[in-house]
Amino acid sequence: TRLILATRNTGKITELRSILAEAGLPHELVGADAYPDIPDVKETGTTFAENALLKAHALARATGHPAVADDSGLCVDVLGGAPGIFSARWAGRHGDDTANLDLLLAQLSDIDDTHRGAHFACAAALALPDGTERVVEGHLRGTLRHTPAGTGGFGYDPILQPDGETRTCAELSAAEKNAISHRGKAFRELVPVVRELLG
Ligand code: ITT
Repeated sequence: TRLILATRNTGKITELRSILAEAGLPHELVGADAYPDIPDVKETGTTFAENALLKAHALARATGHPAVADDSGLCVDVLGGAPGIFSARWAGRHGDDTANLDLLLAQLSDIDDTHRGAHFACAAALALPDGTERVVEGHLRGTLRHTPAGTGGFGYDPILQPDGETRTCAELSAAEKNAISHRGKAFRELVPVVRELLG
């Protein structure tokens, strides 16, 4: 069976392909970029889970295939959980990772090391064309550096140092990041659900 990865974020697609392949999912994984005529989904939800479900349902309905979606972001303690669901467009332009990261560092410039706690969150949703849905969430807790380090991953990876690590997420190998990440945890939990519902 074909399983649609309902995202146009290339960083996510790379990670999802390896997380799902490593978990032994036998389905043909097809990115949303294979369906350029399907319009972008408006993320009108107020939570990661709501937005992940919106994206999964839209692609499942439009393609007639089951779809999984990821809604994720960085939640900063001293900002009351912001950027949160607005992480991809924190500095205004959607998907401008460098601008988003620079703005966040500027907003935290006065915050000392003991108050720089944060976590990545990922909601992983599955939707079937008949409307069946499931959603699970994963988190990765850490602290925010004052300056970026590393070139791996995407988004805010160069500034989040996971608890128990001396490196940022962008300094981990792809396999090391997937083993501990919010996305890895959420999608590894979703895999048995996919198996159960799709066979
Ligand atoms: P799709 O909606 O097409 O999936 P998107 O980039 O718009 O792509 P989101 O609305 O879920 O997706 O925004 C996720 C943002 O959160 C992403 O652009 C990064 O800025 C940040 N983010 C999520 N996961 C991350 C990770 O593993 N490492 C670093 N930053 C991450």
